[in-house]
Amino acid sequence: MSLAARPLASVPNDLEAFWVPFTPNRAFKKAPRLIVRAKDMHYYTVDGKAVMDGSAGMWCCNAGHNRAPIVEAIQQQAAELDYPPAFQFSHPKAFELASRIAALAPGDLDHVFFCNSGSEAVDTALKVALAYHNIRGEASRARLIGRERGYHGVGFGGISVGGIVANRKMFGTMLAGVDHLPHTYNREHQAFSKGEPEWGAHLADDLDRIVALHDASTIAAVIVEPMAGSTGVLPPPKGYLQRLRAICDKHGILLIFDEVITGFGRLGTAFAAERYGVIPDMITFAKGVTSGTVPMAGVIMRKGIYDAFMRGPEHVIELFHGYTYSAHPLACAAGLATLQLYKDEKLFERAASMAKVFEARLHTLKGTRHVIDIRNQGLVGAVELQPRANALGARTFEVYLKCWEKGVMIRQTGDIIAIAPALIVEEKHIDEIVETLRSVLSAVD
Ligand code: PXG
Repeated sequence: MSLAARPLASVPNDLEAFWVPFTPNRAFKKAPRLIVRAKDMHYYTVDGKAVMDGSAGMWCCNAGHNRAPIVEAIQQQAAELDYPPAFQFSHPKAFELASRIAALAPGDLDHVFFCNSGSEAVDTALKVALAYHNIRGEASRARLIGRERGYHGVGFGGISVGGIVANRKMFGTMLAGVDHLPHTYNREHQAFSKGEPEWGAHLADDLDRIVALHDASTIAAVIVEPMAGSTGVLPPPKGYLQRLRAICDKHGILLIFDEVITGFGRLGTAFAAERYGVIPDMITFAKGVTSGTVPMAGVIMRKGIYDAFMRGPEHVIELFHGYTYSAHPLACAAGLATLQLYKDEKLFERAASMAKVFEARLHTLKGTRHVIDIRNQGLVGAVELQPRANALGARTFEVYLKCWEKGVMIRQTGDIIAIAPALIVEEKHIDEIVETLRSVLSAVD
């Protein structure tokens, strides 16, 4: 029936039409978890139950939920300017936000390209890397290097350089000319490390092997998460990122840090690049830039990259790339208010000091039933569980559901539980998260 012929009231308001992303739809629709409201550290479900948010939404609501200054900025913006064209036009807040983000970024990373999701930011960074070499007369630099256990979103670029088999295997051959570094996790050498593990810096040297195989003249960029988030919180081994930077420099390869999770205070600094003392050529960001309130993402790049494009006739477009909603006014307003709130409440510094409490509490779970590793960095932690025989992820999914029933939301990936509270988290919240997890772990077989 055509839409015009069908009265709206006759459209069923049921759970069927919405294909829920990255979710087992049939199981979910039998027992949906529906959230209708949020404030600070808590969610409220459709039946009015409060649930502590132990994962800042999906690692994004760093300022806590529904913070008044951000809500008001979005409301005001919606009433003032809905949307100007993003190409050939702009609006003042886009420039203001770019300047504010550039000021937070390390070194000479001082130009910002706006996108709407981490996946778009990753594709943008990869495209800028290829185009950068191209305009400098090095078009043979067309290979991209990612890393096993890397998550860079779900675009074709991101899954190509990413290293998660389930996200790749159904989707054909992806981008050509991609190679992968080995991941940096080794339980035997690293289990129960606090912060960055001592072992593993040498794994960066694999980049030299890849260069020897393909030749540097064919390689455009290396992209890594400075701390892998989605695949289970893998802090970089001490010295690893420094070595990666040195090898990239030696061979003229651009280094991209995907900071979609680590950006905006998660590790106690504005960006992980600052935390680890390694300056990449580009940083991708998303999530925390608006504290999850309005979709926004982007790429911060070094001055030299931007400048390389600013040649030739001035009326010609320098980069054939962009999105209808690049620097959307609602997102810019939310971003400006969010950055102001981070500053006013010193939330990055707060994350750095709470990280010590978080680390100490989290590691008290060592020795609890099923726990085979605990990892942490800044306000991110992971508890890895022994998988059930022939049932990868089953035990951990049960733990995850039981925690939710007991009023604590955490994230689960395979047999790893990830915890990443908002930066406003207090000791009592950390205690509640850890103690709920402890009691559930003891109760689940
Ligand atoms: N890069 C990184 C490092 C990410 O963590 C993306 C890119 C993609 O962002 P978008 O906005 O396109 O989703 C991400 C996203 C989880 C989880 O539970 C992690 C992400 C998204 C959803 C769930 O680990 N990270």
